Amino acid sequence: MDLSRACVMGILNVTPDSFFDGGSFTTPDAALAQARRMLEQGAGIIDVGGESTRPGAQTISVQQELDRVIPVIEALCSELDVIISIDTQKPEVMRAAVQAGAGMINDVYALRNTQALVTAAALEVPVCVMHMQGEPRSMQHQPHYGDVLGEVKTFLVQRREACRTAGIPDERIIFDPGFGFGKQLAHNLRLFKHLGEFAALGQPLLVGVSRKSMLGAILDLPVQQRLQGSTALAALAIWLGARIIRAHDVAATLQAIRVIEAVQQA
Ligand code: 7PJ
Repeated sequence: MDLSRACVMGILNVTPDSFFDGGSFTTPDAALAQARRMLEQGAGIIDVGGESTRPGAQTISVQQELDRVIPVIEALCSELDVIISIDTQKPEVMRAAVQAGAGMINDVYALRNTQALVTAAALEVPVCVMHMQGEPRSMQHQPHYGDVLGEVKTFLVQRREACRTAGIPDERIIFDPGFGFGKQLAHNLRLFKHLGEFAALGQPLLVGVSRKSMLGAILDLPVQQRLQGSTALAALAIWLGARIIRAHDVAATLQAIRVIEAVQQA
């Protein structure tokens, strides 16, 4: 994966219940059309997810998740030249997705399931390890930290150690502080302000804030009206060292990245 230039990871939720695009791309045809649009707009990676991780979301079975994502990944890989990331915590889904052509694993549980860790190592693809306090069903009930920066950093460094031990080399590890995953607004803002410290840990940094509730809380706007806030944070994330921005709105996000990179290169 070439991260010498920052890139956009376009979000493709093949779920009925995701908070922004849930239900929009549940057939392979609709998903393929959306993926084509995101590629035309310059996405470097497409993140395919079959299970919503929004706060309070219900879990689904392995078979349900396979049925949602595998036909879509097969269709995307047969037609498009792009890196597909599989957004899953389940080792069975990781394996089938990579067999179908996915080239990256995005696990919001950071491979804490031993089978997921072993599977990801065997599949030899890059992995994104993300911090989350608690689990989606309950993570926004009273998230609490003594020192949010220290705790999230320590978690990521410990996950890197676990990855190394399992045989995943550093070149294949991407870090993500996990905005909105078991965090109150103040936690999210403090993590964002200090993103540079995460970049300094040595792994490429992925940031996902697109249309999230932290923007709603700051701006008092519904999810449909959070694009400008999302691109502002994308720009700031790049300035602070992020390499991958996970976003619903690829064209706008890429413009923000390009202008910030121009300033960085001055
Ligand atoms: C993230 C994610 C994120 C990574 C979601 C949403 C919620 N994966 N999956 N990072 N968020 N790596 O899109 O708002 O921030 S689902």
